[in-house]
Amino acid sequence: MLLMKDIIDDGDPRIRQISKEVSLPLSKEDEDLIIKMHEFIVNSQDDEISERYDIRPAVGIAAIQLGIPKRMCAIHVPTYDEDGELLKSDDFALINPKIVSYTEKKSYLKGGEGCLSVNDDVEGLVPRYAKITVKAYDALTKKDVTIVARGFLSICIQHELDHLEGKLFYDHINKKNPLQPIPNAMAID
Ligand code: K1U
Ligand code: NI
Repeated sequence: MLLMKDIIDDGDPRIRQISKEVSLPLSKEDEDLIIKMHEFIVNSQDDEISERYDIRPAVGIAAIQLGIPKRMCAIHVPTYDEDGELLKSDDFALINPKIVSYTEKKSYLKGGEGCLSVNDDVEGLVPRYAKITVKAYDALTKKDVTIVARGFLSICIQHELDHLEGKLFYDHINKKNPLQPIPNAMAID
């Protein structure tokens, strides 16, 4: 089981590496890794497990955050209704994901972003594409997938794909004025 001690932070130069394409069909080692990454994210959102193992809640993780420069990331984004009932969950274990199209329109999280590899809060708006189309191999369904994502899921996928390029969310924040309004952008709660 993966734990917080397995995650490298932004003081580690490996977090800036550009990750390498993964060979398909997946090796057993790569399949085990991406499944463990997905389990880690699901566990991080389980109150009992996250408290017991001191795991910070997260919706995604990229392999480079474990110090492994492979183009893979896992995502678990549940959607709840006003009563806290689970409506749906977007789950992916993506191999060699690639954005194939995106909108001119932008979006950003009102409260800014966080990262498992960044230990302090960093204030500021992070501009993202409002809607993206991503192609990848998904190790959960064992199929090639085309994902059309908007809203929070779109931001989550872009955050993870940035990790594959060695980028961190705060690289996108306006240095002089972190809360400078982003033109043509939709705020997401
Ligand atoms: O990659 C990471 O470090 C995880 C990071 C990804 C992320 C996705 C979307 C916006 C910002 C960052 C996180 O998961 S931060 C925690 C988070 O956003 C969250 C955690 C639990 C529930 C809802 C959101
Ligand atoms: Ni991150």
